[in-house]
Amino acid sequence: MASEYTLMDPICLVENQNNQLTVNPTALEILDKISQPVVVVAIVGLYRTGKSYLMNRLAGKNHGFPLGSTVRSETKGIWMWCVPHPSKPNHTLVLLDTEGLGDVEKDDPKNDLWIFALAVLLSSMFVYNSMGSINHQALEQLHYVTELTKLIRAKSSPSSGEIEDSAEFASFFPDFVWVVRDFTLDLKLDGCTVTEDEYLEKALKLVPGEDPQIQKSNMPRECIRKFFPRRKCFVFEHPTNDKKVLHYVEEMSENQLEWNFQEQSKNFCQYILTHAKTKTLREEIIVTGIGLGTLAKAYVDAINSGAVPCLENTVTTLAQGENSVAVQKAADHYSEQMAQKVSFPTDTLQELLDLHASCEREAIEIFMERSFNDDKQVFQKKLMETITMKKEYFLLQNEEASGKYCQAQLKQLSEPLMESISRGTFSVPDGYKLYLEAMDKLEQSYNTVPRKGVKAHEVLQSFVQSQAAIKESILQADKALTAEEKALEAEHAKNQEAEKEQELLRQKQKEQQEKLDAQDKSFQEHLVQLKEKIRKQSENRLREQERILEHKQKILEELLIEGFENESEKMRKEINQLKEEIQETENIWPSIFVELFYMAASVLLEHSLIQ
Ligand SMILES: Nc1nc2c(ncn2[C@@H]2O[C@H](COP(=O)(O)OP(=O)(O)OP(=O)(O)O)[C@@H](O)[C@H]2O)c(=O)[nH]1
Ligand SMILES: [Mg+2]
Repeated sequence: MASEYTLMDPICLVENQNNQLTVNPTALEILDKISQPVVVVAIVGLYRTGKSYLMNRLAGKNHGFPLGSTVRSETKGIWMWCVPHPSKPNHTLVLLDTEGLGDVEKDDPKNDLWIFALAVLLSSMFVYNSMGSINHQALEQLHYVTELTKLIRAKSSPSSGEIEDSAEFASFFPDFVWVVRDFTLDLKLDGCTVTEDEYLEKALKLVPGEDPQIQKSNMPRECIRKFFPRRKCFVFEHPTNDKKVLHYVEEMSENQLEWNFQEQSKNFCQYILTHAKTKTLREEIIVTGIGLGTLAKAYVDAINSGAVPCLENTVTTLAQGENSVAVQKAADHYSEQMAQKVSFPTDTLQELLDLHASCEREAIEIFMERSFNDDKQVFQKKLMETITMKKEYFLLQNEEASGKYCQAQLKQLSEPLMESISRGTFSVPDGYKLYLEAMDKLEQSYNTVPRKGVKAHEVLQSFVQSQAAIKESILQADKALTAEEKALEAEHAKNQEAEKEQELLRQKQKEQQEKLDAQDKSFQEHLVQLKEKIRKQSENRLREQERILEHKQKILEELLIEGFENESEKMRKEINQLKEEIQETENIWPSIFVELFYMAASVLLEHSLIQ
């Protein structure tokens, strides 16, 4: 819902205070209010290269992130700007502007590295901004990317160290866009015009040779290709030839800038706004604003504690918060739907239980859609408990409504009878017979009243009981009957009452059975949907591994074409290892599935039996 938050100004998300990174609590509060999925675009690059300007363009504004007009770096830490996504309904666009890299005046050398890593980890589209052209120097400046393997771990217990880890990165990492500003060259290779993307891919080809300088620039090439399977390049020419104008570029209307620059920035913005994806982890876990705040805090906490942020653990941390939200949303949906659809009192208990079952099914669907890593079904159990409590409350409300309605109806219908009693209508010979006929008529009229609900019998029964003394006195006063007949009548009345009580008991037992059946149905529904979720999860895992395999095979092909024997050999080994893992996943999943299924069943059953 776009109304969840108002359009706000950019705010600092992460800052560096005395060489310690901190997450701004006010920024977290803002994110906490955004339960929509987020599309996160981060820009990173050397200081004073027009990053903030470009981010403002993405927000469709001239002003926003402050631009610097001196040679000193302007942006500090990571700044955030949340705006409703202009073309993706119900999504929030989060722009992350970062502190320029490489400013020699900085006193914390590690700072740049962490800014770079955080921008990669938090975004779904990572824009690397550089000046001039993609040459050796530009690639060397991108050495931060090679350090990522030292800074981040994919799994909490990697089975084969860095190699496997770096491949896993790809499913956590954003898409990569290289933006070249003030580009003055022609987009030509060997005399042929090339696209910007071809220009980037050419620049990322490994350069042969033992020269340490070459090797140094080959490292980021290799890492970019490995970590970021989806890449794109945009070149921008000078915004203006007038240097003075550059200082006031914020104040300029777009058409005062060079035509090429206008077109290039338009293309760039259009591409980002249509292609930047919703932020996900492992391509299946959707990150909301709330989740993004959790991620930022978890990464910064890990960095500050000196630990290596681990992507797998982050999924667990994220799951805690998101699964609570999932329970809440599902339970709210249940309450809303029930309240909307029920009209108290329902005709029968079963009618209410059927409505409950259909609302619960929808609620479980919402929970399954949103929750993840709920390995021990902790949150699913919580949902079950919450819905059961809510159901009990609806049952109670239904009983109360039925009770009230029946009493009101009975009061109205019995008024003539009550008047007759007061008037002494039955204090005559054969009065008892008359009274019985009047009562019979009353019961018949009561029975024709529609939708009296679950308390219909009970209310009538207690009315009849409340009349017992009157009935007895009318009987005793009836002069048309002998003592023997009176005794027989009294016996008959007693039997009738006992029969009605039995009938009521049978009805209560039937309702009890219906409630038990409903509970069993609810448990089955939970299980069926859990089974489906586990199946989907296993499929996703396989798909993810296959995607990584495909990516690696592409890299291998490129290395072979480029003639890099050693690297190819290394990649081949990685591919074989991954193939083994895929085999393992394929073989192991059916058994894990069965195990998980029984574990989940026992947890849920235990809960359902307690009820
Ligand atoms: N040469 C050139 N200057 C630009 C371009 N875009 C913006 N500028 C100007 O460059 C100066 C710095 O712009 P910013 O957007 O603050 O640059 P930044 O990269 O965010 O700077 P830091 O936050 O300090 O790292 C401003 O005067 C801008 O007007 C561009 O494409 N080329
Ligand atoms: Mg800036």
